Amino acid sequence: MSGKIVLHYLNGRGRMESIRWLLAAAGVEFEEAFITKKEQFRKLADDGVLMFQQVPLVEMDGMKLVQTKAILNYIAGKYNLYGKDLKERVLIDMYTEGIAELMESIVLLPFIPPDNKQKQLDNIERKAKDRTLPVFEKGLANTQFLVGSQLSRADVHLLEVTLMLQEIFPTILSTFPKIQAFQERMKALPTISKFLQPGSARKPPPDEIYVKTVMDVFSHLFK
Ligand SMILES: N[C@@H](CCC(=O)N[C@@H](CS)C(=O)NCC(=O)O)C(=O)O
Repeated sequence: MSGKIVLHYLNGRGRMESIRWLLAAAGVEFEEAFITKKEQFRKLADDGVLMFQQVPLVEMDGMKLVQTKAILNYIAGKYNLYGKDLKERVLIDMYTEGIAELMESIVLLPFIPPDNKQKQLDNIERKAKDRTLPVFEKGLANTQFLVGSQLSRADVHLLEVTLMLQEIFPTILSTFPKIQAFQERMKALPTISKFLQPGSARKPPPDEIYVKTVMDVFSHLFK
């Protein structure tokens, strides 16, 4: 059996981007098979490869993994990004879920009708500033990493979401100095520095082409 890891998703961020980030932070190589047409998605579903007829799909260790959270949990466990004991793990999970909530609202933004968009942007900014970011500013008050003494998935997810926030609200971190310092430390880690270089598997913010491809591949959801 080949030890190759293959990610099946569209050529954009969506639900796969955190998986790309986590593998990259762990220093693990992977390949990508991009779904560009509805027929490709239908074929995967019809072949019975997708347990719930949904992607992300990750081929890894002889398994066909689906469900984003399950995939992230597996990668974090396998590559030692999930704390040293159950107490660290539950704290990592709490941070991760808080980040995931914010991330989900950002990922859905391109699909919000234009007349609702500004309201949604305001909601995201307010929630990030008042609720989510203060948690991490406090969590990083005296420590290098969010949980324990080593890198965990919570750190990787926090870097990803704060970079996403800055793409939309460039000055959002101005009142969060600990998070800014954290970002710089994280960006200096060799695996992450490599992922941030042009030409890596990191995907750009969604553009019109990506949105159109999503609407086409998953047209059954937009009826
Ligand atoms: N709970 C699933 C949701 C996956 C999901 O909704 N995937 C979308 C693409 S991002 C999909 O494949 N939708 C097709 C469908 O539901 O028919 C996960 O987190 O992986």
